[in-house]
Amino acid sequence: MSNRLKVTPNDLSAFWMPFTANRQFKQAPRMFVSAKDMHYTTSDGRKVLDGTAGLWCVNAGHCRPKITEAIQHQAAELDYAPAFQMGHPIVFELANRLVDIAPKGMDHVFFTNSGSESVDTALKMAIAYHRVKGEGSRTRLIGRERGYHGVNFGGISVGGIVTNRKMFGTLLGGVDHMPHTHLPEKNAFTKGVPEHGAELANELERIVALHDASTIAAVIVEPVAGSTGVILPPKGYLQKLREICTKHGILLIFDEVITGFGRLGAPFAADYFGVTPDIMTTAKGVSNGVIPMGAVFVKKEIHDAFMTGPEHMIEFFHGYTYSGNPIACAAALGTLDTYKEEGLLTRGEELAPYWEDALHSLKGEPNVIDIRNIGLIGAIELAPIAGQPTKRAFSAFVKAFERGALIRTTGDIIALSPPLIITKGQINELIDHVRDVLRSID
Ligand code: PXG
Ligand code: PLP
Repeated sequence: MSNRLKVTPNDLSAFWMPFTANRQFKQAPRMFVSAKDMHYTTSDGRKVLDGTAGLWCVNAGHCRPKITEAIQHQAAELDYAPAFQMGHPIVFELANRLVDIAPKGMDHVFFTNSGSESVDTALKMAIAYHRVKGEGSRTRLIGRERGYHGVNFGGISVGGIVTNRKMFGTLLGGVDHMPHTHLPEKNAFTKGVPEHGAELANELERIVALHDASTIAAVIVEPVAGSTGVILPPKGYLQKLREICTKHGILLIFDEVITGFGRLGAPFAADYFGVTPDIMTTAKGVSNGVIPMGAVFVKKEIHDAFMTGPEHMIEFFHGYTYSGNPIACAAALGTLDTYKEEGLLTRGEELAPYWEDALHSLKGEPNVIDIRNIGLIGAIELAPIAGQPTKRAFSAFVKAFERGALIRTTGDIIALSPPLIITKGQINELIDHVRDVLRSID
């Protein structure tokens, strides 16, 4: 490793950091300089256990050889090919490989560079699909309170996280929101999917009755809401949404940016819950977070509806300079090879019971008011300090980092989502860190 990487830059001001308390960070920077498998190394030479797979993306662990080699080879062979009106072989290979592991019926893939772009792509596809079918009045989009669908204008419009919306004007028009499904008074400390709340899906019927189905293009939900602090779908809830959408000709979009690629112990949440959407947005795990990439999966009927008109005409006026970038495709192929060789897309299923028991052993620790889990996702909700929301969880985050574990917090919730290669010993280690931290903070 070069010396340059080991030192802390002495001027941190030029870089405006995303979703970061910039002033706090720059007073006491936390820097990673290298990573391998389950661990990072900090700029002061400490090992830190990755309890969050980066930002829910490094599902195969860090610096995996197949991925590194694939990127190195591709960078020297074909660095870039224009994404519009030109192709290159591995983008087609990757699309086929992805369709092979996708839920049955999701036969086509559109490439993007992030979850936010996948979401905005899916929303545009949904509106355009109805229009090409002669139902141009279907333009409304329905999201959900507390939903996270990235940070672009479409995504924050259907999203339901107030801090991500309130600064940014009027957003998209014609959007409505279903209620979230977080019911702590009934479901606190449930292991896995909660019993209560499936009836909240019926709120979609109320929204349809208000606007009329003929004005609604799509409903978008995270099958398991991640970013907002891990909110699980009550038993039967997603099935109900599916039924209501089908009944009214509304497209159902699952935002699987976090749940895709093995996080729940099945390749996708659609497989886990046995509910197939019409469009599925993904990113993160598709390329193990190593090179930016996103992929939107669509059903054949949707894709085929666009394939009309003169053959020399562009069918869908949408795409990014870097859609299907060759190096991103190589990273994704190396990622899929790694997932396959190590059985990672289903490994979470074997580990989930152990993970669940380890997490729920934190019940009774100071300030813990709820624990939620599914697949290899966990959330520990803390009582906020009176008058100082988010402070307790943030202290836990900083303390954990100092002790040697990377955790993630949102509000006063600790979210855990380790790489899918984690061992039982490392699960114990992670949970022990969290336990010690909870006992040591105010
Ligand atoms: N949809 C969902 C469901 C997501 O979770 C996005 C879209 C946007 O993806 P991009 O690649 O544009 O960031 C996400 C991203 C966290 C955290 O700690 C979650 C995300 C990103 C960063 C942090 O909860 N989710
Ligand atoms: N802005 C300008 C001026 C551009 O020319 C382009 C693409 O050509 C974009 C934005 C969009 O960039 P991207 O395709 O990387 O999303």
